[in-house]
Amino acid sequence: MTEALPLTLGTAGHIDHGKTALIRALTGRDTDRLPEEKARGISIALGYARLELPSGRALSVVDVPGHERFVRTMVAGATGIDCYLLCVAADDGVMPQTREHLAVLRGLGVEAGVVAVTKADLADPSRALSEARELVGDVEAVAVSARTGEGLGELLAALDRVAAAVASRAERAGPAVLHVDRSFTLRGIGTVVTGTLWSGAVAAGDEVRILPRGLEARVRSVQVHDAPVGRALAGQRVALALAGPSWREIARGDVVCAPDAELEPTYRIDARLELEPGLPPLERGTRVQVHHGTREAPARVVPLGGGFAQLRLEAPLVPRAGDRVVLRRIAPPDTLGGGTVVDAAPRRHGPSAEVVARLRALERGKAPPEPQAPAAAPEPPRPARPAPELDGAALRIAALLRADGERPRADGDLAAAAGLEPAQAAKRLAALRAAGKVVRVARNLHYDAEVLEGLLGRVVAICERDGSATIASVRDELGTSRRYAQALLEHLDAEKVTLRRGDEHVLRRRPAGGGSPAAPRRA
Ligand SMILES: Nc1nc2c(ncn2[C@@H]2O[C@H](COP(=O)(O)OP(=O)(O)OP(=O)(O)O)[C@@H](O)[C@H]2O)c(=O)[nH]1
Ligand SMILES: [Mg+2]
Repeated sequence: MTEALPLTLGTAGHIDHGKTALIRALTGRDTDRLPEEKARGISIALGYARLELPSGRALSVVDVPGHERFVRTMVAGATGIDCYLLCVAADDGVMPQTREHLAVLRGLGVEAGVVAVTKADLADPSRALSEARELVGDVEAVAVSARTGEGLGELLAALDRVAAAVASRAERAGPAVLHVDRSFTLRGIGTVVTGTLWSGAVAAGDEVRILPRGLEARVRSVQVHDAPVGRALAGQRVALALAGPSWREIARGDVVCAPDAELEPTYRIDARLELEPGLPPLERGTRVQVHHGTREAPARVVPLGGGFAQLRLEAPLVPRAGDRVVLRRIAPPDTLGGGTVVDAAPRRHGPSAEVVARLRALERGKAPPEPQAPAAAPEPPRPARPAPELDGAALRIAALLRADGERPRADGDLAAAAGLEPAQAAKRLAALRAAGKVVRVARNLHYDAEVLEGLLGRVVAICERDGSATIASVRDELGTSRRYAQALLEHLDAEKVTLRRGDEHVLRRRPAGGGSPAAPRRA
């Protein structure tokens, strides 16, 4: 039965190395559909096709762009794949994005694949073949030409052999989780989202949640490769017609999941990191781009020891334990390696023997309880009043603020987006403040409490380093606007963490440990 289960094949390789031409020769489908792709002769967006193998087995194909500026798109396309088709042009050999795409695949833990040395009609493929073998080791490599058809049969046979050896995601149990790569609207159908189903199954009539915003929807119908199906399985490329949200409320990077999936947006991930060979270990505070599913977020790395690190995210991701992430350097952009999520919702902590022991136990499938004593940062006082009941409207507001991250919308826009009158929204915001979930930072501006905690920690760090912080220094360092920088500094003044002297804000006292004393911690 294994051979009947769905698998997704992703292309990889340097720009112009014949990925799209090869997929067209194999499937009859031109995955370069955009006018801009036609005009420039390069792939820009992800392309999709269905590839039938000689055994009768069908693979979903994701064709990725090779341009160095589109590696982020490549990562988003590669996250859902089970095996790869690496293209190396016979007349060009191994080039920078050949290597970088392979680094991404390593980071994602995608090990199975085939090398196609393309354009064999243009040059003797032997040099490119040996260069490719040196890179990938013991992987089948075939010389092909999309122009003459040379080697295509052999390539298909090699893909069949690889596919037979790869375990399908459909064999793994789990709730439905789909990482969205597109959201659009179709006349007569409404909102449609597409993506690769990472786990579980989806059928018409299913209720689903859409994270990180916490929207709810019902599945109207399911398609796999343009054909309606009763049920889609993990490993398949899926299009879902959804009743409920507008297509504008969903975007690439969102996660559609079963209501019982126990998935939540997180601003922290404890992961086991595997950096590319030859790279020095990441230092505490290094800022990196973390890619998970079709979403990405900048983060600071806090090494924990034992090969683990805490990734402190500046925008939410929606991972599960066991998921892979890819780490990229922000400037100059390059792929640093990957990691496996060990704890998708850890507390904020630094390195310690207990932390490493706990993460090791989690990796082995045991989940010891969180230590009661705080590991590093002192726990700020909890709100004195008992937490009031939070209704659906309050949770909607909380989810919106969480999704807004470091640039929350103003209270008025928040009310509108949540479908509430300003007075109703103000009541919910008061309840959320009392529960410690959000913090008012200016007259008309709230932040998610945890996001704010991270931001204020960074502002305090600027004060400690430079002796003071200004609107300009906070704006530049946090990559935010003047308005947000001013609101954060005034909040710290009001909380008596800093003191204003002209344009400068200085610390009143040095905080005892890490973290910020000014924002209440989330429960
Ligand atoms: N002669 C010859 N030309 C080829 C072959 N395969 C691709 N080409 C040409 O090489 C150019 C690039 O091919 P694409 O398939 O667009 O390359 P790509 O790897 O998809 O490029 P990006 O998606 O932009 O990274 C096109 O002009 C193709 O016609 C081949 O087997 N033989
Ligand atoms: Mg292409």
